[in-house]
This record gives sequence, C-alpha cells and structure tokens, in this order.
Amino acid sequence: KSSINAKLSLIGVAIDLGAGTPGVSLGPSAIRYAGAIDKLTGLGYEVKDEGNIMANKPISPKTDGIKLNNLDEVVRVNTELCSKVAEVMQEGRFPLVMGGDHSIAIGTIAGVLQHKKNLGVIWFDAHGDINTEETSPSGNIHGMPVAVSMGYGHERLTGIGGKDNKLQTDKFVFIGSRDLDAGERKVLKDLGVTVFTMHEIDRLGMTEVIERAIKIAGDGTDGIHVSFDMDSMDPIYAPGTGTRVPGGLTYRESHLALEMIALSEKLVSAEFVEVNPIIDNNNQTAKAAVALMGSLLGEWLI
Ligand code: Z70
Ligand code: MN
Ligand code: MN
Ligand code: MN
Repeated sequence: KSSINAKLSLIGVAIDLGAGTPGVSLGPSAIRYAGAIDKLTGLGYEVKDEGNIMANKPISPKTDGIKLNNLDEVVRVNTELCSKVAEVMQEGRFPLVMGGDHSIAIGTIAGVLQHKKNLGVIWFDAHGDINTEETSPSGNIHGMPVAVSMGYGHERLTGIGGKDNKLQTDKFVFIGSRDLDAGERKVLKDLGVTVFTMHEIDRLGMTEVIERAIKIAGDGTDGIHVSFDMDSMDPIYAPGTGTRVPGGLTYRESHLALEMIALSEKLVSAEFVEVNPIIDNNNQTAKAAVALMGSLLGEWLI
C-alpha cells in the first residue's frame, strides 16, 4: 500500500470514438454512480474528482487517406489526458483513470512516462490491443494502444508525450488474452512480449501467473501501471462491455490478481476501461470496476 500516495485523483475520460460500439463514453458516469468516490474515500484516500475529459463526436470519422477511425479527436483527447495525468503526478497524487474506450491508455501511459521513464505494465484484456494501421481489421484505435505506447503506429499517436518516451517490450505483461488477431500474434512473438492467455491461467493458476507478472513488470522498473479492460473478466461478471468474449477471468481471479499487485507495493497508476452502461445489466459492470478498484488500492488487506 505504501507505494500508493494517500492523495488520489479520479480522472474520467468520456470517449467511445476509439471503439466500434458506442456507449463507453458513459463509463465514467456509471462508475461514479456505482460508488467509486465513497469506496476510495472509505479506504482512507484523499480523493479529488478531476471531472471528465470530454470527446466531441466528429461529423465524419475519417481523415483523408487514413484508415484510423476518429483519429483527430482521439489524438486531441489523449493529448489532454497525457497532460492531466502528468500534472496530477507532479502534484504528488496517484492517477486513477476511468474510461472510456481503451484508446485512452495512450494518454494515460504517456502521462505516467513523464515521471516514470522505466515503467512496467500489467495489461488485463481479452484482446491484444497491439494492432497498427497496417494490421488492424477494424481501424478502431482501442485495438492499438499497446503498439502506440511501445512506439509503433501512426506518428500522430506515437508523438503523444514524446516519441522517445515509450514502454520497453520486456517490461510489459498481458493477462487474460483469448481473442488475438493473426497480425497481433505475430507481433507479440516478434517483440517477445509476455502473454498469459487463459490457457496459462488455467494451467498455472492466477497466483503463479500474477507473481510472474509482478516480477516482469516490477523488478528493476520505476513501478507498475495497471490497465484493466473490463472485457478481461468473463461476461458473466462484466456484461456491460463492447466485445464480450466467453471464458474470461472469474470475479475471484481478477480480485486476487489486483490484491497481489497491491501487496507488491509497486503500483504507480491505474485505469479501468470499456465499461458500457448502455448494454449492461443494472450497472453491474461499473459496480465490478469499483470493487476491483478497492482490491487494487488495498481493500481486503490487513
Ligand atoms: C480487434 C481490433 C478490441 C475491444 C479491443 C478488437 C479490438 N482486435 N475490442 N478492445 N473491446 O479491432 O483491433
Ligand atoms: Mn482493451
Ligand atoms: Mn478488450
Ligand atoms: Mn477480435
């Protein structure tokens, strides 16, 4: 717990322009209604709600000759988010970002990298999110933030936060993967990124997987960023998300993982993304996100 500053800033990013399905722009509101501030305040944090960074829907999603959907607005929002995250950390506060689609990891990570040059990342997701314009089947930027944060992709995206300020591929770990595109499998292999798919989780158990993940992302780094896509969980527990993929993390596996990251005392920043209240069941997915925030920030630990 001691790696986490007692002062915490909650930053909403109301954007769905990086996703194929609309609705995750309402995620920050859903997470607030699910009791995020009470939860965090109850854990003893001094919480500042920084409000939402808002995306504006463009008249046309396409920029001339570019396959990336809504590029201009995704760049604008992530540039603003990068500045906000860096500013919050400059003030000595812990940035907790709520999405929004997963394209916002571009801005969050770029902001954290301003303060933590050698950052480890644990990325919970059913997907790889490591496409580029060349490999993407959809053109949706929420399928690309990992590539961008490692320095691959359109220069307007990789330029956010500085093009030399990027993640090291050997300090990055995926957990929960089960829907990787063919192009992504090749890139992951070529870059040598560690991927704990559902297969490894079933074989080794979450305790072993998360211990290995914390070693990779935490040893010899300036700290660990957690990027949690709600679709990493099984749709039974998180139905309110754009791309439901069966066979995901159980409620208990996901909490166990985040509790063990809390115990590692290496956490420096976090984000919870892809909460879509439009297709949810009584705000269940936002409630799950709030419960997970509790585990990541020290609830249940004595
Ligand atoms: C696919 C793509 C995706 C959700 C990321 C899917 C991307 N790999 N979907 N997160 N929910 O279009 O790149
Ligand atoms: Mn994702
Ligand atoms: Mn996903
Ligand atoms: Mn897919």
